[in-house]
Amino acid sequence: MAQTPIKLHYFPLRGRGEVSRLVLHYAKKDFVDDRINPADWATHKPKTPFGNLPYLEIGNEAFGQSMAIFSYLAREAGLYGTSNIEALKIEQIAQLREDLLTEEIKVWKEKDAAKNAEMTKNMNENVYPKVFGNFEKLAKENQSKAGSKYSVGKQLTLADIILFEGTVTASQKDPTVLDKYPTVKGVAALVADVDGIKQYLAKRAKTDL
Ligand SMILES: N[C@@H](CCC(=O)N[C@@H](CS)C(=O)NCC(=O)O)C(=O)O
Repeated sequence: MAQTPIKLHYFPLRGRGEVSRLVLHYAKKDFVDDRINPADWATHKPKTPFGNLPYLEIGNEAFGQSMAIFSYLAREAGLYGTSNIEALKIEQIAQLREDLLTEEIKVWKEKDAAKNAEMTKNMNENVYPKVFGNFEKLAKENQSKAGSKYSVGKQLTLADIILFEGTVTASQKDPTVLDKYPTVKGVAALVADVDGIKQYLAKRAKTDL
């Protein structure tokens, strides 16, 4: 990864910042992990490229949009596969997970207990089975085609890191949630044990999202 100083700005959550953090830790890149206190957000907001988080500073340039940011970092870290088709497969998984995260954020934001319970039920009965079922299908197909233990191609990619991070919120609520998706569970366990990521996870503060 390039030697230019990097600062990643996000809230003290995993949310839309965590995949980038995981990629940076995998790459063992020395970076500023700026976690903006929500109380300071109103003053910080006008400094961001698009009025939201995350954003990434590379030297004296700033860039927004979480998926663009983690894709750039993953390409720099050699985590973007070995062909254009593999890149497409990685992006497919990234987009599936973004759809899931959008739903998880809605539940996390809902403070009305009855509405929250209804939304949580929908997550457990419909959203998670659909998304994790798709992750399972894609990873299983790849493993049998490529003869590998990864979700895209024959080596670790951004897709594996996304599969891992995409299951953390659900697994924290129900540690058995991945039992029905053994391939995804295997990929998640593998990512959690990768050098750089493993050490970061050991000291990471637990957050609901
Ligand atoms: N499409 C954008 C969405 C960014 C976004 O909605 N960020 C939220 C946090 S996850 C935010 O900054 N919310 C505070 C605000 O918009 O004032 C991305 O993926 O980066």
